[in-house]
Amino acid sequence: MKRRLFSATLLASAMALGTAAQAQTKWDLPAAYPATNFHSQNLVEFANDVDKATGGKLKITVHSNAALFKAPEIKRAVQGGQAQIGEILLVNYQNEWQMFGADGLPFLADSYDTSMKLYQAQKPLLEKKLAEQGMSLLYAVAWPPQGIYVKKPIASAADLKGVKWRAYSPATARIAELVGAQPVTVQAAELSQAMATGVVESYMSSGSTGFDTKTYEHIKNYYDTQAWLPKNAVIVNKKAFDALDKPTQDAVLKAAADAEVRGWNASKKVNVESLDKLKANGMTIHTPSAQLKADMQKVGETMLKEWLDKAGPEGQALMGAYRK
Ligand code: PCA
Repeated sequence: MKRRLFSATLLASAMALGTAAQAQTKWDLPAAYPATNFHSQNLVEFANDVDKATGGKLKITVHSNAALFKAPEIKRAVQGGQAQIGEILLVNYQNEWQMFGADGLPFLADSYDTSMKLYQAQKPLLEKKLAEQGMSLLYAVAWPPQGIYVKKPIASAADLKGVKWRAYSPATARIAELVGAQPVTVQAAELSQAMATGVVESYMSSGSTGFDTKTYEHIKNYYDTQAWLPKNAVIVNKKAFDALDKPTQDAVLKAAADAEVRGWNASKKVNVESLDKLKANGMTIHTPSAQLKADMQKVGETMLKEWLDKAGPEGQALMGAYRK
């Protein structure tokens, strides 16, 4: 009797210990964009949802604005387990694997509908690649469509010759080369300073990042080319995920699915709102001229050809799935 009581007590304390250990599961989530950005706000909501659904068992701390790792370092940090989870800009990793850059090709998918379609075509490939690297894809959300910020008004791509151009990815650097601009790679966290010091006179991005970085203080023209919608993806280290108990894993997956839906809706809303805010802050939002449109389309065609050459059979498969 005594003995049974003893083992029951042991069991109870072991369970309590187990719960205590679980309660201490803490994850760091490095992210590259400011806390006020819709992606970052969505990450915080995701973390809160996980916290609530697990009764505080899994605490995820979002470190926005590249405070923990710089944008291009986040993927490796998650792969190596320095961070259990993180948000990456997929197109940043195009040189590693061309599929990561599919959503950075100008005019391949240039609306929310086609971007979602491209995402669905990319998804099985992304999942496979990340699994090979010891990670999983939790969700992905598109940035608003990309347009051209430039100091002096432009009528065609020729007007971009020699202009100092900020790139955030291999593809945005390639665009600069194709139009004869001077590319310099600067991530969003350093963009305001690069504009203030005159290192950057133009760049392509969303109204969202234009507003986040107070671009209107330095650049007055935005050409609404709606050229592509790059995606942020939230990825998790597989060992860290596997170490969670089943209910906690389910809570993470459910919160991720909700965050994906919420994120795409937020992106659409921010797309409209941020262009209004840029205008309110003195920026002119231009519809690109027919010539500029045609020039950029040509850049897109060249880049798609180059991409297909490098991407091989996987690229063909992705395009097949996308165009189905
Ligand atoms: N903002 C990010 C990536 C795409 C976007 O809209 C940036 O400019 O760095």
